[in-house]
Formats: sequence, C-alpha cells, structure tokens
Amino acid sequence: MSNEWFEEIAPGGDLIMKWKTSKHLFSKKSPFQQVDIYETTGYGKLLAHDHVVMATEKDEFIYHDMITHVPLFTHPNPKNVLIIGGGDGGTAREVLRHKSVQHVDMVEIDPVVLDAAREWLPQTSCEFNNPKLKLHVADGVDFVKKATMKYDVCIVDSSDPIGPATPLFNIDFYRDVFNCLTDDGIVVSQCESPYYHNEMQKTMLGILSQLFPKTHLYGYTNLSYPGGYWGFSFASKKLCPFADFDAKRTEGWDFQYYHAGLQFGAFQIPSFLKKLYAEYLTPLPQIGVKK
Ligand code: SPD
Repeated sequence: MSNEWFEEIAPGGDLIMKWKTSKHLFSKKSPFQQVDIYETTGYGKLLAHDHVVMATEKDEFIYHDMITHVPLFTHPNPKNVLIIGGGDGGTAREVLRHKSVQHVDMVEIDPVVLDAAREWLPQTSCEFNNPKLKLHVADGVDFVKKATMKYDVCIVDSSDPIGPATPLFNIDFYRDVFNCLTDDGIVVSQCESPYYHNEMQKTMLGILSQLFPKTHLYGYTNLSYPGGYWGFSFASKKLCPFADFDAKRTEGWDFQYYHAGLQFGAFQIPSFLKKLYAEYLTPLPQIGVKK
C-alpha cells in the first residue's frame, strides 16, 4: 500500500494534474509506449499511456458514451462498426449495446494495452469476448488501407497525436477511412482539447472537410483530461447529427452521460471555436429559433 501521486503534466508544461494512488497495479513498456495502471483513492483504476491519463473508472463513461452514441444514434441502422484504437474496451462496450450492430472490428496496435485492460479493467474490457467483436492486434493505418469490408460507422478512439497515434491524425489515414465507409458512413474521432490543441483541431477539421461533405466538432467535459472540455470530430458522407437523429430510438436506454438533448447540445461549441473553425464546419440546422 503506497500513498503516492500519479502526475500528468498538461501540454505546455504549466499545469500538473495529480491523482492520489494507493497501488501501482501494472507497469510495462511496450514497443509503442509505457503502459501503467494505478489504483487511485478517489477515481478507481487509472490507465495511463506514456504518463498521460487515458481513462479512470470514475469518469470513463463520459468519453465512451459520447464517442459512441452520437454517431450510432445518427446512423439509422448501424450494422458494421470499425473501432481504431480503443484498447481499454470502453468504446466497444458501448457500441455493442446497440442491437442493430452485427459486427465490430476493433484494431488496437498495442497488445500490452489489451492485456492490461483484460486483467485490470473489467469495467471497460467486459465485452472483449462478445462474439460480435473481432479484436485485431494491428496497425489501424494499415488496416484501413487494406480493408475490403464497408463500415457504417468508424470510431477513432486514439491517444494524443504523439507516439503511436500520430498517423491517425493525417489525411492519408482519413482518405482510407473514407473509402472503407458505406455511402452514408460516419467517422468520429478523438479530437483533443480546444484549450491546448486548437491548431491541431483546426488541422483535423481541415483534413476532414477536404474529404467529407459534412464536418462538425462536438464537445464533452470530463474530470481527467487537462482543461476539462475536450472534443470529437464528426465527419459524414450524408447523415446529419440533427436532421437524421430520432430521439425515440434513445427511449428505454439507461445512459450515464449521453441523452437525446446532448445529441444537439454537444455541438453547441463556444463562440471562439465557431469563429476559429468557421471555414471547415458545416452549418447545422438552427435550434431555438422561432420560424
Ligand atoms: N489526453 C488523453 C486523450 C485520450 C483519449 N483516448 C482515451 C481512450 C479511452 N478509450
């Protein structure tokens, strides 16, 4: 039993976030990154890659609800889903709650993350043995380049654009993602923090808007990522997260964070971001305006 602190230095180096830990449960350097799991005193188990928090048991539901349910409730009948990354399993867990989903390919580059999650994070990895899920230990970039299957939804559940996730933030990757989506396909990607990475968010939206007819950014807040407010990019060949959303489909679900109102609310990004990304964002139908 130790009472030490796990520290993450926020981008720029001017802020440190600290979690009090009671045990260092897992530590291994893979060919891709340092992977650690701590028992914390207030946040449950904490997964870190290269000393950056990926998820804590206390608040992982926020990220995983929002990266999953927004695109899966936009698509009217998502059957085949591709997850790039997502090694802790939280995204797969939420995707597999959708009854229409018949098959999920999840492509995680780092087997150490999968093994660590399987052993220490049952809360997120609980669907790893689901027969609808096929786990591939492979490079997501190669996977989409060679993919022959077409997916209704692709979710890029990556770490930050340093280390193994770097190629997941460039245009060649997204060209291949575009090609492996159906004609009404959607891709949602982990898109960092507008407070720390707005140049990166802008680049990402610029890339997506070159390839997809519709490009949006939506936000969520959590406890564990510096700055609190983070984003997901949403790019789509046809479907609109407002016009094609049917709130009736969410009835009877027991969500922890997502709900039908947030399908609209999450896209209401602050004014400074609307200005900053204006050239790349597709206008959404206005809500709250009297006709
Ligand atoms: N700065 C941390 C960003 C991490 C995003 N990915 C989290 C993975 C959860 N499945």
